[in-house]
Amino acid sequence: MKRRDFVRGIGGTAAAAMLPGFQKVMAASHSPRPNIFMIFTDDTPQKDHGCYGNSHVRTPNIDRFASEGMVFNNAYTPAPMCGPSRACLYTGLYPIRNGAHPNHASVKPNMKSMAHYMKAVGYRVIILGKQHIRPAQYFPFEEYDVNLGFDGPGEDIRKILADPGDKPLCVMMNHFQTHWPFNHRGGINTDPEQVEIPAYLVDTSETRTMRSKYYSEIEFVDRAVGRVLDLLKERNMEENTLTIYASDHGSHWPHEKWNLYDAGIKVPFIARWPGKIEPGSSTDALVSLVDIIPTFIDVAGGNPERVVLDCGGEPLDGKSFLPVMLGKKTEHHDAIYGVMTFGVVTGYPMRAIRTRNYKYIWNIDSHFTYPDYWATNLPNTQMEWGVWSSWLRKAGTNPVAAKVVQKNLYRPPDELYDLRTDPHEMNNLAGDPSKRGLLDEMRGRLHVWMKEQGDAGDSAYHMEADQEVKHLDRMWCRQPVVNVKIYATRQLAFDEQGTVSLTSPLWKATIYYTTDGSEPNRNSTLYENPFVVDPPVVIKARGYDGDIVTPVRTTPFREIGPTLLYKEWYIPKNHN
Ligand SMILES: [Ca+2]
Repeated sequence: MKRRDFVRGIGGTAAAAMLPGFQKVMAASHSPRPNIFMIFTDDTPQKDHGCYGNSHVRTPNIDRFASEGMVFNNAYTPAPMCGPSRACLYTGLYPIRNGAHPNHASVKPNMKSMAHYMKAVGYRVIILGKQHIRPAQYFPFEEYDVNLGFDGPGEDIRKILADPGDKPLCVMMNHFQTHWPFNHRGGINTDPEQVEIPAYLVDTSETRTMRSKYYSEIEFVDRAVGRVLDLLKERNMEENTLTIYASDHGSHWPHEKWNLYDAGIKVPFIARWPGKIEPGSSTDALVSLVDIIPTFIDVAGGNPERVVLDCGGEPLDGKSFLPVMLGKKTEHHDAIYGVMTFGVVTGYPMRAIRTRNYKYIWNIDSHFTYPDYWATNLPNTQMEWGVWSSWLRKAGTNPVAAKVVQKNLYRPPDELYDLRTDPHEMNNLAGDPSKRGLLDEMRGRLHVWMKEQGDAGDSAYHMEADQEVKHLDRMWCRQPVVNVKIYATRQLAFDEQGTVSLTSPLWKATIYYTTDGSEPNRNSTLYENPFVVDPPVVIKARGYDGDIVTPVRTTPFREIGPTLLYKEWYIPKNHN
């Protein structure tokens, strides 16, 4: 990059800071550019903090910090998994564009990141603790304390702050908690009777015991955050510093991490900047972790678009919310987006759009049972399975518990929620005729955004189409056909009728079906919405997408079964 272009890109003050001999002068001036210090925890959802209204969990240090800065009530991660969330944070791009959309994946070649951009505006860019980004060459941070102490700031940051050098600092302080397993609690033992059980969990003694360990973990990380804040105070790093507390996504519970419900994607975000941000303030503006890069560049005095262009980066998906922090604006985005793809560990592909009031989720692989980690009885999931088993036992006699289990495992293609009245997203409005217009609008906006992102919305099956051995097929018994799901019309009662839903892994495949035993073709009944049938009946369906035609799916439906008052007539393919 030519220096002239660079100077134009980052503006006079910032560019002057790069000139030889200027930095020491600037450091001694009355208005040096601020340090940026972001404390980032792992798997800590917004709702589980005292300052966000949870009266059961104890977070006195974070609550005190909140009283000194601005609390963001509507901050979101684009992806509910460690690696993808962080890739969005550091690149300023949503998951499909930066490439790291499956967990533990690499970003696309030649991606530019926070380290490039903040160095370009004259900062020393440091990462401590958890990284979970790859490959390392595209994230050229100064790396320290990669095994960051669980209970405090660690020795490396003490040394850095004792002798920070001439440049302003941009520091990511990434804690490893409150990530599963909940076993770093520092001797804190929360009473199982004193925890909150949200509506999407089943209240059993096993849940409460696990929940109490999780709450202890939150209190433990709160103490660690308190020690970091104490260190900043000791080092006189409060005044001219934008200090942020945030987390990457929801916790390791059903309906949270690996999900696009708010419990999975709504994150804490608190910003303190004495003299700039009003203490004790809050905002409802919709912001996303993809906004962090442009916001940081803006805080540093750079022009985000020019800096990104001059560094050779892709145009950012986010935009600076500095005006919100400074109290000059109350709105930011009118919608944010969530992406969950297939991949390592668990979960299946989903996309979501979230406006101020509503959420629409598209379950791309809804024709498969949701592969929840907790419901998987494997050698490495026995702690989760112990809790889940208690849910299944309770579901046998308790309709509320049965509904929670069923909702988690069997998801319709469309989910629509009104977050004002239903913050836990338990009451799906997608089938409500009065919400049809809203559903179409939200779905339309999501599809437009996906096209802009270059997101084909592939099912997990498609993503593996070129692989000789379809690992996920083997694990979850996936099939590239039209899939038929039948459930009791009244879902929590024995019923003589069933509601049939037809889906296909082929994006936008058109499905035709028959119920009279004849072979389906393009002249058969077009599938548009779930429909009701009386057993016994044979449903035959076939999907069409351009030249692609699926095999005929034949599903005999004889009765509604007693298992959780629900029966899925999906017959797994034999892979042996
Ligand atoms: Ca995480």
